[in-house]
Amino acid sequence: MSEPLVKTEVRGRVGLLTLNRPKALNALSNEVIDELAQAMRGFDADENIGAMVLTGSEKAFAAGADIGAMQGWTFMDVYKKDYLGGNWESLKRIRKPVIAAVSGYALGGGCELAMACDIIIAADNARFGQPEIKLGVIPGFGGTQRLPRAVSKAKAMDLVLTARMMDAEEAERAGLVSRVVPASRLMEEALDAAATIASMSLPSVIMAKECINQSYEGSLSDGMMYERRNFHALFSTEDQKEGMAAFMDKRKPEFKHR
Ligand code: CO8
Repeated sequence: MSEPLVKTEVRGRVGLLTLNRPKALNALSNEVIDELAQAMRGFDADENIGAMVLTGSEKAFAAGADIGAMQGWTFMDVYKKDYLGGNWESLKRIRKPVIAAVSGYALGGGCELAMACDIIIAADNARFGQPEIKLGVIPGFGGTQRLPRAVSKAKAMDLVLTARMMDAEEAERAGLVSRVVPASRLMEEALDAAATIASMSLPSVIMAKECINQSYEGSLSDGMMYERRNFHALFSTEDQKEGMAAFMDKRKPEFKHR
């Protein structure tokens, strides 16, 4: 049997996904994304999983979409098949939090895939960039949309138009990544963060993720109302009662819905 393009592993309540095309620096072919989407949907549906970590190899999280595969495509090929729709698009419907643990290159579609996750934790050797312009194209999976929201219009323009890479320190300063850690501690740190999230009450985790994502979509007043309604809804859960009782009793909460 051939090696999977995405390896999966369960660590406690965390689902670990590892892109597995190291020789091509994890270039993201449609086949890789199909396997990734399927694996993520599996973890999303699994009651024993509360959060996920997506990672690549030490040298590359992913060096972008598969240039060899794309090279000969015409407009009609990509338009008719809606390239970057389908399983690509479906990643944003994953409800449980996904942490991207990025070591090495996260370029083009690789940077966009990391941005499609909920948190990016970077190793100190990580390098982010949107070099598509050097190939005569532009980013196609959020590089012109998520990147400016994350790092400002000026820096997004700089990265997308010049194709330069930024290192982990600059990415953290710009707000793209939440933490930078020594490369040797990347997986431990990402898995710990995911385990912490997975220990919380799942309804509040999902609602918090949805509310933060909502802040990217609409107006502040709509977002405030969306947040308030979700906050209200959580008072219908046993876990709200348990979480607050545990605080008052000075003990750890035993959440029922995880
Ligand atoms: N596609 C296909 N193969 C790749 C890719 C890629 N994106 N990146 C690297 N490879 C392959 C190389 O061809 C090489 O294969 P081989 O050994 O058979 O010759 C192998 O991986 C190792 O690569 P290098 O020898 O080039 O390794 P270096 O250490 O010299 O360089 C770099 C590393 C700087 C990362 C270099 O490989 C590079 O510049 N790669 C391309 C980066 C790039 O341009 N990415 C953007 C791609 S376009 C894109 O992502 C469009 C986005 C649209 C949305 C997609 C949503 C996911």
